Amino acid sequence: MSFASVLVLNGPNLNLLGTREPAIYGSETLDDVAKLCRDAGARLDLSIDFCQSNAEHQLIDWLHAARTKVDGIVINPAAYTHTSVAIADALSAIEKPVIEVHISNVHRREAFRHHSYVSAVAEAIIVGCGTQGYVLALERMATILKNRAAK
Ligand code: CA2
Repeated sequence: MSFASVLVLNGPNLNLLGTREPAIYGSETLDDVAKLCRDAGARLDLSIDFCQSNAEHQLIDWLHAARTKVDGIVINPAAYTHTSVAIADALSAIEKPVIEVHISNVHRREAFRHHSYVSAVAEAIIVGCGTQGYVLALERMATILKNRAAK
């Protein structure tokens, strides 16, 4: 039994990871990222629920279900980062710590990637660390949840 559970949520097109654009996103697949997260979860005593969808409503439904099921959320909203007030509202409504992850350094890319609706509701943001960003996010989440439990 883990001390806490974390939902790792991935947005549109991240199912294509490892198949195209290796210069931006690297060569690992989303299955590789899921394994990285599960290994980090085992080391950090976190239970990990790892999901991806191309549909905004599916991501929002999973976030609503997470309200009563998980202690924290790590999210790479992909392109919805830059467009979705609805995902930002859902994250805000569930009142759990959120860490936003981007594999690439969005600030070194096109201007439309520089704004995130999610950042305003995130405790922390990790960009440009490749898929290691997910592991860093889980490490930080474990610290946040341990600190909360100690209060
Ligand atoms: O850097 C990130 O993690 C992003 O969230 C990835 C999104 C992009 O829209 C954000 O601006 C930054 C894109 C995910 C699509 O990933 C692909 C990977 C390989 C091939 C095609 C798409």
